[in-house]
Amino acid sequence: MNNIAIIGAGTTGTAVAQQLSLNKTNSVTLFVKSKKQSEQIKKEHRNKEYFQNFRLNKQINSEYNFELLKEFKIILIAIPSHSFKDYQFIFESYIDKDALIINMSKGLLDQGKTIHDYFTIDLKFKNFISLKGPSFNVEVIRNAPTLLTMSYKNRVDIIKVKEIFRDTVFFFDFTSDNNGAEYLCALNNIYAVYMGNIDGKFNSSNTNYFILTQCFKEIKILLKYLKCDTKTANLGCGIGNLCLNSLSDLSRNRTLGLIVEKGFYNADDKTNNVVLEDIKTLNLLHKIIEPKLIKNLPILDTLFNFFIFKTTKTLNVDFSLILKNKFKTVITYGTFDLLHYGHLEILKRSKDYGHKLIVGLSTDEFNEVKGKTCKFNYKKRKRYLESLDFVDLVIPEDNWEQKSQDIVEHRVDFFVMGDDWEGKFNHLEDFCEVIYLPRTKGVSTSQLKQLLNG
Ligand code: C2G
Repeated sequence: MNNIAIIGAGTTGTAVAQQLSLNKTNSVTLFVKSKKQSEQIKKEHRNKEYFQNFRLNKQINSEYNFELLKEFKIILIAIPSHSFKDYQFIFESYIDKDALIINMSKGLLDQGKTIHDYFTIDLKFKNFISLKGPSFNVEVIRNAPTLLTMSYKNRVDIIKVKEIFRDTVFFFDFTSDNNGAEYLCALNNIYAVYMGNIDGKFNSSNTNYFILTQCFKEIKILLKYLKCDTKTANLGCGIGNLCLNSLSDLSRNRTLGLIVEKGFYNADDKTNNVVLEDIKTLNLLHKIIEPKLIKNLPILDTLFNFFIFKTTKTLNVDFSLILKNKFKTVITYGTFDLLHYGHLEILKRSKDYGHKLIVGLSTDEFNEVKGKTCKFNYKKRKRYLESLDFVDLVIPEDNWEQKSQDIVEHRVDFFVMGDDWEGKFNHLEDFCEVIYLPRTKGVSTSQLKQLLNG
């Protein structure tokens, strides 16, 4: 029998409890702070504050004595992330560190911390799974088939969670990019506000999907910037949740955008949790994202200007600006054998000139032309470079003459090389800016080769 404790009996906790109770190998207990609510669930099998006329399965139990959590090895978190501070004592005092934590709460914590980092790093829980996706609780409790992205730390936990959720309406896709899944939830919420504003302004499917495409593009750029996997955006917690939040009438974030468009938005309303959550997300993002990048994300920039800086009276829409690709592309070339910190320096500093870094990597054949013998062949050197998160693309360098064609083909804005090449590539100034950066002293591939050759 799976003894499952669900902390929080709001719409999420209640809907998930109902689903989990369909699986006969589960024993489900809803932990709530209110004795009255607990009695109502246990005795009347109802949770009237959230599902007025819905009768819950009789098997669902309820407790308001949180010390009893010590008896549970499976803990599902279903409380708003802004109330985590009120529960920290409970998390730390009554839950075994080996318990499996299944998180269904959303949102970023103070300083942009993710819920994953909070439980696994701060509170040192060993087994943590997050479930996020396009899911309205009112539809879950009515048995609508629902997709959630299961982001996991340890693969073994997947098996247990799939067993618990058997015979329910939940289906899963998977990622180990825990922070990516968490950031996506927060990003989807704020872009959904902009989508509500667009729908209120234009009431057009064409325009909705035009702007939704741009929202998705900006979200993927932000994911990469936040050192997450952009492929996570293709999962339920990404595109699925973005579309649900942006286009469904049930979405509170979309509704906030509509309110802004109708002129009913009140910045001082401290009772609206969606406003508080979304403004907190925008404030956190503003702290962790460079202004240069924000200026190149027109929709995010518009959200900041309205909600944070209050420099505009509404959420402006400039279609040409939204599509304008102000992203700069940088290219550099080299052999990059025995990758060392001199190489990392030039690559990192090259990337700082733009948003996309392309590396022209000398092939083995071209190295013969250059009179260089390498320790590692092209395939290995390419793998090293591609493992660097600030390298976006590696292309083969077969000859000296290809640079101008590469620059045109990849719409390069900056060509960057170490200053041992000073002046050698000035002819490329006809195509893009040419920049020579100081070589890093004290390290070179030839020195490393001598060391290796003893
Ligand atoms: N570099 C650096 N500091 C070091 C070593 C290298 O800044 N201590 C830079 C070089 O100036 C070059 C890049 O790292 O910009 C790659 O260096 P190599 O792998 O030695 O490549 P190289 O032989 O310079 O080939 O068409 C251009 C050539 O392919 C460049």
